[in-house]
Amino acid sequence: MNTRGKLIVFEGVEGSGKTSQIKLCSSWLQSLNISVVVTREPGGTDLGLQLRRLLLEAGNSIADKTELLLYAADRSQHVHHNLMPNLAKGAIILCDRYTDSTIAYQGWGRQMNIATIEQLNLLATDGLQSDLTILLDIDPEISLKRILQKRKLDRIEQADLAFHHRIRQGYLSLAKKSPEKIVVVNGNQNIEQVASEIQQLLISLLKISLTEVKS
Ligand code: Z5A
Repeated sequence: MNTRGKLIVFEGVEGSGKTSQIKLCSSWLQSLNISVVVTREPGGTDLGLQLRRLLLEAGNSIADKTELLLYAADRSQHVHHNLMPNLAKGAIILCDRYTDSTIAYQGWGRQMNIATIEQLNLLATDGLQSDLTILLDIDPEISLKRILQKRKLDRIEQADLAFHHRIRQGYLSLAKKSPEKIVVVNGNQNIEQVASEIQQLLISLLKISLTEVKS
């Protein structure tokens, strides 16, 4: 019997609502007695937390290639010490960012070679792909305003707006190429509307019966 769990990834520009939706989705699944593992990149392991601090601290000067390799190092550790062992136990994993973030940010944003990034993603993941990627699509001008209402921008968020627009285009291009795997959800709706669309996607992916949802 195949007991492999499911890897569900949330992607989008900063402030698109990934963290909020992962929280809502996790509570909803738990209310249906489906236990979940919530994790993120960078920072889904002890080592990853240290890499996350280095990567995001405002003021750190990091060469583009160094940045790419640090994200790959974080991912390799995450895949081998968190994702693979949990999937082998049958876990439903909700993961904030994965390989498409590197294509969008380092590939489209920093304009590094996408074929090289794909090879690096393969090396880091040993080919582990998401079962479903939910792309919360939103204009970065709106999403960065959301963040600024709560806190200061981090090192990557401080980049110019053209950088963030390229990232959004990168994500949309990935979704166009793999519509069976990456589903675009309009992130510029209210939180409840976004959550409801995500629930419909998960009902279908996890084959949750409607009686479970109603009871
Ligand atoms: N990065 C990379 O370059 N390459 C890689 O390979 C990987 C990552 C893996 C990680 O940051 C950074 O690393 C990220 C990409 C880069 N760039 N930066 N900076 P992160 O993942 O920890 O953080 P983030 O995704 O960039 O931002 P965030 O603050 O966590 O945003 P979010 O999770 O998408 O949104 P949120 O926290 O749920 O919501 C933001 C605010 O908006 C908050 O006040 C909410 O209450 C509000 N919100 C949420 N939804 C709504 C709706 N629907 N309406 C109105 N307001 C809303």
